[in-house]
Amino acid sequence: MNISMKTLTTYFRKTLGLFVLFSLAGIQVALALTFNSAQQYATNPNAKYVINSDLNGDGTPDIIVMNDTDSNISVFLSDGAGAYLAKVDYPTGVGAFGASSGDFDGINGADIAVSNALSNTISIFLNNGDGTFAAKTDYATGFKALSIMSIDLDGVNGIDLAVANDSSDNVSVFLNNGNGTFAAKVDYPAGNAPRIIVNGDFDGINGPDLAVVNQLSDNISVLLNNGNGTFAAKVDYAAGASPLAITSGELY
Ligand SMILES: [Ca+2]
Ligand SMILES: [Ca+2]
Ligand SMILES: [Ca+2]
Ligand SMILES: [Ca+2]
Repeated sequence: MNISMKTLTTYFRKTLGLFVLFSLAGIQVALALTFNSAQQYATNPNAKYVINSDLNGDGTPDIIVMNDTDSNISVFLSDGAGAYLAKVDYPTGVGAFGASSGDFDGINGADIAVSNALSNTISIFLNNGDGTFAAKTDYATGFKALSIMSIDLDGVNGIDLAVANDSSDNVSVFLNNGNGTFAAKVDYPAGNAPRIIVNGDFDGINGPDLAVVNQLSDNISVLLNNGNGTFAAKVDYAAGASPLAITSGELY
């Protein structure tokens, strides 16, 4: 979600405690919820994208903001009482753009993977167990890594990663060694300027498959899993002009 903001605003539903994130310039997501309070938290000046994940294990989502021009992420931890602590920044590679969270090493709760569009890397932050993070470990991607997602692609060794490389027109897959370190990337060609990557078991066999939206070739590419975290050559499907976003789910 592009939130283009200088301040992060969270809204809480009275009973559910569900939160959503909005731009200060205007609500970009319409939900049929009523909100009874708003809290604002200072971000870095060029905060751009945001995800949530429970990082400190209290059952409440914490907030991770990507600051691409600052080349860092800001982590806002829940305080256990419905509010958030002041952010803690962690340096990333250059141009932190996308992020995904999952328990990559199988201990100490949810970890964070960040795609760095200008250093052509991903940065892995392993959780110390309390929502603070060890220094990053970087892995090389293709050119201009924009979007990153995490899911177990090979059925062993925990959660793996896949990245859409906008300028090298391909997808990089990183298989987990089982301890939160990752094997070197394996690249698969996509269309022209893949910007966003998603997963779904599109063929009903062999586990999660991958799909990317290609902005400059006006199509999407689907990569079917061979069942072991390697992927068959892409199959393209035409989209409208200059598609920018993609999502997956059961449509009927
Ligand atoms: Ca939390
Ligand atoms: Ca972990
Ligand atoms: Ca795996
Ligand atoms: Ca599949």
